[in-house]
Amino acid sequence: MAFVQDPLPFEINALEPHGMKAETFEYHYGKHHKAYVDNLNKLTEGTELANKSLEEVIKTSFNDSSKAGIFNNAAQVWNHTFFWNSLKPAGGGAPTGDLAAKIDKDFGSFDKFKEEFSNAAATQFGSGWSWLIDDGGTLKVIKTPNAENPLAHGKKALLTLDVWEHAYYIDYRNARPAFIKNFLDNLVNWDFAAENLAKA
Ligand code: MN3
Repeated sequence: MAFVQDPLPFEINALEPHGMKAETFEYHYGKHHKAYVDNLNKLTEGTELANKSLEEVIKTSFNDSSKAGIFNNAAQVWNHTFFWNSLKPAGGGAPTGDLAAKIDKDFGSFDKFKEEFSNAAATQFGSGWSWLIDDGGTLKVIKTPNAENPLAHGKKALLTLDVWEHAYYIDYRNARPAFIKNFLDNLVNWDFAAENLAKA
């Protein structure tokens, strides 16, 4: 069974009024993300990994140098689907309920969380990701290089921002901090993060 690319959870032009053009998704979803899916299928075709779940492929190929290409493509398939779900039209603002309470407890305040998340996203040198994770009951911000993700480390991801240059070059050129600020102000899908927190 081949790995498939999940549909975008919004129309391709839905984020245009909120700082991300349809053209960004034509490339980022239509070309970059699709290529990871196609490469993963080529690399796993006819092997035992072709019948495993995407999550299992990521976990079994992480830190196995003979499967580096499989890990990179599998993790990038997962990371991008997770990223699309971390966005929504007219998102942003502040979380509510249990998630808001946990952010206050573990970061001191929502503003401190935003500062830590922005800092992680801005200081990831080169390509990578910034994440909000649940690390055994404590919320933390981490950054990962290239395709690496919390799942590979056995941690639960709540939210992510792609800080590869291809994620923001069409909308923001080289201005990564403006892309990060727009994500937090106008795009974060806190409902998705809260659903992830509630999962066992
Ligand atoms: Mn990307």
